[in-house]
Amino acid sequence: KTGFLARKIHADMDGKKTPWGKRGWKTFYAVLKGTVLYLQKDEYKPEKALSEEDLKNAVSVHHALASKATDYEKKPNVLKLKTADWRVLLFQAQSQEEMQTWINKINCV
Ligand code: I3P
Repeated sequence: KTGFLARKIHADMDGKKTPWGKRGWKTFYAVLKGTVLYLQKDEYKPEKALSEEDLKNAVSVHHALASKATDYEKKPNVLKLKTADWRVLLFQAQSQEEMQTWINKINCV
């Protein structure tokens, strides 16, 4: 599964609220491959290796839980991802259908 997702980091690895200045929305080209959600700056090009930044942004979705972010009302089509290491990430998909597909795919990993 691939597609554009806007990400907001809500909580860091210790489960604590991400500090001001690091809570903004940023759009990535997301690629779910195996148990890893790669968040790339640009659209995937098979011939191009992942940059260091792309690797830093990658999220393990192994034992993670995705659900509709029902408590987040500022934007539509937002899903919440709770990772096994207690991070909380919000992702805005481009449509309701896309959001549901991402949730299903992530939870099936
Ligand atoms: C954040 C940015 C986010 C905003 C967040 C701000 O500032 O403006 O868009 O979230 O509010 O802290 P920064 O880029 O300096 O981290 P929303 O879009 O959800 O309002 P928050 O701290 O209330 O989450």
